[in-house]
Amino acid sequence: MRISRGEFLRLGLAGGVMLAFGGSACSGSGEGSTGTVLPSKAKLPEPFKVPLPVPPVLEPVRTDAGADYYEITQKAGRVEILPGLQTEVWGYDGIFPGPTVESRSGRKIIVRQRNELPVPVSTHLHGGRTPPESDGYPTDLILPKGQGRGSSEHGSVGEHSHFFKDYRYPNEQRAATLWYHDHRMDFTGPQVWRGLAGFHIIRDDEDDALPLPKGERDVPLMICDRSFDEDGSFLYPSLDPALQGKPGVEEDYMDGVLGDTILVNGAPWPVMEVSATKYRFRILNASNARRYELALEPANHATFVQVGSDGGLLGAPIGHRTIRIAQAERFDVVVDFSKYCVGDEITLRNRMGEGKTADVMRFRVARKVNDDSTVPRRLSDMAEFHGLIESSARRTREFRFTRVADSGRTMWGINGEPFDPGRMTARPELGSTEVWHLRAAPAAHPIHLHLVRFKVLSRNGRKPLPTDAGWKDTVALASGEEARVLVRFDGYRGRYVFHCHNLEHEDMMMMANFEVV
Ligand SMILES: [Cu+2]
Repeated sequence: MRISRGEFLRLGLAGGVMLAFGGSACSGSGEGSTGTVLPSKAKLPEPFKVPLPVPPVLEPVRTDAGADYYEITQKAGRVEILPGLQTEVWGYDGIFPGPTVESRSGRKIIVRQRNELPVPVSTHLHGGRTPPESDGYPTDLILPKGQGRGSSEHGSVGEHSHFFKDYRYPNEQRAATLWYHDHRMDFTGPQVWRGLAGFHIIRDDEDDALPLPKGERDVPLMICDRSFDEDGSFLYPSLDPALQGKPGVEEDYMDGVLGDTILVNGAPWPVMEVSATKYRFRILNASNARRYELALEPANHATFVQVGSDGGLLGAPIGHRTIRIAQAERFDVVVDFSKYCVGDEITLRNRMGEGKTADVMRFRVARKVNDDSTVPRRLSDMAEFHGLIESSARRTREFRFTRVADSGRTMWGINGEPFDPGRMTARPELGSTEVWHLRAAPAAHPIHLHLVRFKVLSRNGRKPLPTDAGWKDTVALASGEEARVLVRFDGYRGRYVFHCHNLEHEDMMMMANFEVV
């Protein structure tokens, strides 16, 4: 199915050494995105014309005393992203973003993922405390119909599944904004780019009991960048556009693919009508390589009031004038539009962007209505978080995220080694706590650990940033930065990965195994 790394090297994919930061990246400053802008050939629309879509919430196909059962079919669909043009997406249920899964803490769900795409897939629930067989390991593939051994068989066959796989999510974790996306070995970047990403929101009694904005005023916002060909199809610099053989991207893009069109919930620079009340936005950066620094203009003292991080509620709200969000990070924020007048337009800007990528979306205040929501000063007792202390760490591990030369070719690696599914890099014990010291150079790398959540202890030897607060599963490292994180290996024994969430870096081997023993 996938070619081996030896073949990958023989095919000569990685190209020469590229030390320059391309596109809009700011070389040397340590800030901004690492990657190269891929210019669209299609005419891009005027911003703030298209209404903000909100993905539909998926209904279970059945439910019993023990679990709720869902089915999702991964397939091609045609959607109008750019006005007047059709884009083929590869989506969960053929839509992009996929349907939102809403589940409850402590209530098991089983999601049957069917693969009707022409390529293998693997589905990872990002932020999920998931048993290893359901975690979406990169080589734990769902093969398409007609591929692999015994293609008439359905269901699990050894490591691979045919046509469908049942993912079991025990949801033994608190309320949080999670997302699910493709994780196929070597091809995650292009497959997510084509649309394989959706929200999974876990709710619980603690979060429900808070007087935060709810219902239509609790809105997921998936921000990502894309580029478009003349006919409206997604543009991506794959070496093999069929995604069957050669993995990787054209040499100019090995630092990361940056789109020139900003999508929110799949729509280009959309506009959302709001009432002059508070809203809760669950912001996800689902981009392959782009980072954002989000700001509201005009601000009218309506800063982002952060109430949650990757791993759910914070102990207390934190006000931010701007929010830097790296790939795969989530920020749950409350924005209070009562500070504006009816008719006002508030733009969500990206201070790391330039030209059109400096805009994200717009809010238009349409009406005044009563608002009984508030942001309480205390959100969660965070007893477990505060109980996690550095002195309990059994050991410290160091990981350097750098370019690596492998057989004379440049790719990405961890501690000098490109990913090898057969190599075990760390064996933490179940229930133990460790310090992981993560260093990134000479490019920005958002580092994600599967299964676990962690606390950021320090950044560059100093205290963490305000945006590092709360439980995290992804820590954003700018070029040249380092962070120490305190990780509790709770959940399940078994093999998982940790990796850079710049998807081109991930596909180019910036990933390693850990096994909880
Ligand atoms: Cu990276």
